[in-house]
Amino acid sequence: PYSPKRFRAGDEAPVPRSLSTRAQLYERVFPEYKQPVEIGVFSLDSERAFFNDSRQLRYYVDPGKKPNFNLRDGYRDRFVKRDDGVKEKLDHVLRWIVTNRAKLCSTSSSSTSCTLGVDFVTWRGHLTKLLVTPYETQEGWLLAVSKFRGTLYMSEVETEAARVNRENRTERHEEMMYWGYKFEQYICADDVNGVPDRGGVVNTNEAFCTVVQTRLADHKLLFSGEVDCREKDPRAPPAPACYVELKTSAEICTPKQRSNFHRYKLLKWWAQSFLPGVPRIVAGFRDHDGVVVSVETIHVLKISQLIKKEHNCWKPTVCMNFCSDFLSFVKSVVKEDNPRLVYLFAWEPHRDVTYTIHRDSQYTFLPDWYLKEMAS
Ligand code: 0WD
Ligand code: CA
Repeated sequence: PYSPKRFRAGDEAPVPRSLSTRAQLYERVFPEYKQPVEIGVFSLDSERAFFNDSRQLRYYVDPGKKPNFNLRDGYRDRFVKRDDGVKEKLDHVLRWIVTNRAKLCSTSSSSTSCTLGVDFVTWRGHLTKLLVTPYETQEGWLLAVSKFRGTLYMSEVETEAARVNRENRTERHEEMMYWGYKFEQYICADDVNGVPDRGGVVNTNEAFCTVVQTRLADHKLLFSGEVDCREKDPRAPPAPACYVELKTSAEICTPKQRSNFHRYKLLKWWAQSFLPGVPRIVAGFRDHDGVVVSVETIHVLKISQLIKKEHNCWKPTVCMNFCSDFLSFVKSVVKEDNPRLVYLFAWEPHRDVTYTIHRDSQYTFLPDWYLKEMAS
């Protein structure tokens, strides 16, 4: 059947309109993924202020296998919650880039302006969403992309459905979101020789983020991700290999629950930690009342072995190939270098990825301070 193709003036390359997310299409050899290298860190304090250092980095303290942590403790009286209605977009990553521009940028002899030498700048969390897309059946996504000085910046836009969910969370759900942060407090110490302060305030404004550089196939990536803690042993390998990701999950009592854990939760956990090269996840399994009944270490590189026993399970190669093809799709679509233009890539489960183009709209996300700093 005849399918019309669009051509741009003076350019014979057809611009694809959509990208399929069907998993089978991406079952081929694992694409090249370079060992991620940490090129910097930053911290966000209890008021969400940016610091170009590791002041919020915490240290892992082994809780033992059966710790009996009560994750509900402090929810009412020792909890400061970040305002998740405030959309920070890429701002903290951009702040890190301008702060470190001298060592990051190549400047041409004719000007002092700055080119980064990477194809994509984004949050790790956005890439995680891309990795799991071929297997996601519940939640779609929107990714805004602008090209500026040869680099593609990619920033998530909250979908209508996600906003409705966020604004209508049940009290039970609100409390359960706290449990993950409380688990972090039981396990992490502020100082290398310290112990966790289980009586302290949980403040979700605080964050320590790593900035890594890597390459997926022919896509050079620079992204940042929040890190929960690091091993305290000074002989531990350098970052990101010394980092530990902390998770909580409902305890597993039946074969059905085990299967669901492998099929859905381990997919997201694997994608999130594999991307920045975090080797170890420490999982707390909790009961219905928020009591941690067991703690287990999961080695990220062993997850693909773990899940192979599961019938019709997800495959890491599908995730990585889809991500690589999506980034190629973005490169073929986003041709105009103009931070006032936003290409909005949209996906809903059981659909293809499509895009729309927006000029000087609500979607514009590269702030003037960033454009100025990088141009001067
Ligand atoms: O603007 C946005 N739409 C987003 C901004 C979406 C996701 C993250 N962020 C920003 C925030 O500034 C945050 O500090 O990203 C930072 C974390 O980035 P990430 O590492 O790329 O995000 P992700 O991998 O999704 O989450 C890592 C951790 C989470 O831990 P668990 O174990 O639950 O995955 O970061 C926290 C959470 O503790 N987190 C967030 N913190 C602030 N804002 C957010 C968020 N929107 N989402 C997750
Ligand atoms: Ca975590």
